[in-house]
Amino acid sequence: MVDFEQPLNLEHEYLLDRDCTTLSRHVLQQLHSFSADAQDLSALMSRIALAGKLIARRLTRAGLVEDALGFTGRTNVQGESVKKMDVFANQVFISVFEQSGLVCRLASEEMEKPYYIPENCPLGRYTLLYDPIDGSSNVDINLNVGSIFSIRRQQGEDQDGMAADLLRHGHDQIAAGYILYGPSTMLVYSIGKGVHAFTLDPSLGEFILSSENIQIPTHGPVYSVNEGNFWQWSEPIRDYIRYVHRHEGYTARYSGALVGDIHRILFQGGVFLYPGTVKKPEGKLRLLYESAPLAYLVEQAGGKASTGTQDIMDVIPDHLHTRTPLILGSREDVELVESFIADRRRQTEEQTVLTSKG
Ligand code: AFP
Repeated sequence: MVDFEQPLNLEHEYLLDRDCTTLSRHVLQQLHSFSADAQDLSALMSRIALAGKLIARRLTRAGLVEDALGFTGRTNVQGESVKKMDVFANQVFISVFEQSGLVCRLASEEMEKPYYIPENCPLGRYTLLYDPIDGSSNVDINLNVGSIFSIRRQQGEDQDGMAADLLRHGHDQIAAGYILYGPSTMLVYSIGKGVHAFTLDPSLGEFILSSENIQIPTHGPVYSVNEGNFWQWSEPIRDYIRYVHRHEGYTARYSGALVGDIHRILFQGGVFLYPGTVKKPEGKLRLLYESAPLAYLVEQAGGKASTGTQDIMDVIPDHLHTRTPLILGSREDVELVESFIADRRRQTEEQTVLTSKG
């Protein structure tokens, strides 16, 4: 006769408790509350997790599915050729929030203007900002890609639909994170109470807590940058790369997908750089969909995120698709890059003064 009074042994108890720590439960635990706001944020994160599962399912079978890979022949608002997976993933994020009463507006790297879900407006006070497929150049060759997301509370009624209230600094974000589609699918997020990672357990179809309160090392051996752009960079950035080339203990890693490179740095330390170039001083990466969400996460993990001269979280965009140079990762490594920029700037100023004194 089974004795149900008999408690589970510790290991079984731990495994059961771990397997029950789903994302929606973890959000409520973090907020120590079952209030309406807490339930909303928990439900919102569950919908993002559902989007991740649907995209992961398509990616894992992409080579077997008609029309999953390749280009659409269209160009997006960024001037980039659009992949079929970009379109699929973008639509998935919209679909998971339909009939939710949570998100009234979705702003995506793939869409010129925000998308409104009428049945959720004006009740849904949250706006989701997202990059549906980060690293789409990796999709057709089966290398890691990601989705990046950020949540902001809508300010005002946005009557003209231009979403001007989104043109604010990164401190307005109430949650941010990414989904990494790699050997396993992982979701890493923060609601301002540390950074936590979940791994998708395909047998359960659930994201289960796998690392809690992740702290980024203050320094790491990795520098992650596309050195193919070396001659387009300003001198201080070249100086930094010459420095890491000449000093022991540094190693280059660059996956072509920001999410993959940041995930490595979050656990092993180091620095990711996508600097501006002489032609494009604003760089390539989009502030609202890439730089600000990852800056929120990295700062929550004790790291730093900078344009080189300003914290990414303080940058105010002048339009929805504003780009910024991005240097983020371990605090010491980001500060080292910033010091090269500050040194050059000081030298230039001293030179100008000397020249003017003649
Ligand atoms: P795609 O999504 O167009 O592949 O761009 C990916 C990305 O935004 C970011 O994930 C990478 O770090 C960076 O661009 C790669 O850019 P380069 O190909 O110029 O190095």
